[in-house]
Amino acid sequence: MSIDETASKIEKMEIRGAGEIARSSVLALKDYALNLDEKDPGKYLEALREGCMRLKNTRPTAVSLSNALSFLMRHAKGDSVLEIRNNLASAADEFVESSLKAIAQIADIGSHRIVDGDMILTHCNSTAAIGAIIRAHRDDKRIKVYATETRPRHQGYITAKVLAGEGVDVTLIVDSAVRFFMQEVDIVIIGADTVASNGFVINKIGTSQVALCAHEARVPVLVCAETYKFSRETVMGRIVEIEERDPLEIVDPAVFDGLDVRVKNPVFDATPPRYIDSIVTEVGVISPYAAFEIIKKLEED
Ligand code: RUB
Repeated sequence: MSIDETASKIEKMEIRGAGEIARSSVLALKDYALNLDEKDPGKYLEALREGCMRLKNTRPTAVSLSNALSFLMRHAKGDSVLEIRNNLASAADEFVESSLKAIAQIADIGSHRIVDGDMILTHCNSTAAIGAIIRAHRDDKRIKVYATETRPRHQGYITAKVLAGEGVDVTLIVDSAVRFFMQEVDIVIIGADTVASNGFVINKIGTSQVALCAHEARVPVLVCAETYKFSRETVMGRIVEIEERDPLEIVDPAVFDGLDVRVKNPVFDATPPRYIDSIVTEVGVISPYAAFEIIKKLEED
């Protein structure tokens, strides 16, 4: 797929989820690099940077996207176009491979936190979080899952379909029923778009309400997140931008019949570390307060 095709699918959320947008962007940039007809290494690199910008600007909240593209550009080195192209292509393959491996490792580690008989609640649709749930199910743990609908885009339908397809006992609930059901829940398992250096987890809108309800009911909240979702920028004091999407995703203005009603559609929110029990990464389970250490370690590698 071309950069423009991929970018437009990400904008329209035909490609979605922090991990998937990172992997598909990396593959789109690789494809572009392989087919770009340019002999001058400087101009070639400039064109790659422009391609990166087009992809990065699609969705501002998930740091996985910019971390993945920065990884590629750090490897796009060489004296000739051929050398730069080959280095970028192998970095792209390395990123995709290690990202899929990370999801499998998180599934493995995260499943150890799920015990036989657990009632799990999950919000939105996270490949990393669902991976841990499926692994526990495949390990013959008798689990049940509440999947939130996730207004306005209903990513909970995907979660419910995937889990039911695996034979997991899953019940779809509306987002506003989370507190009603929380008393039955043993563990909340969710994903992340970005983990900030102060341990805040940025994920689908409503996550912080889910975590607050869990905190009130003394239910642990487990976040499943690959380390490329940890944000270096936040160490430098940058605030994670929360994407606002078209209000039309929520309601048709005709409903208000010409009346002046504003509609807001922020699609992510930030959950404070005090409401999070642990973050499961491919390098192990950490406290959200250890996010800075993970980012520092990534800098050294
Ligand atoms: C998806 C979402 C997911 C994270 C993690 O939001 O909030 O929980 O991206 O997903 P959207 P994953 O549907 O708006 O992209 O674990 O698959 O990376």
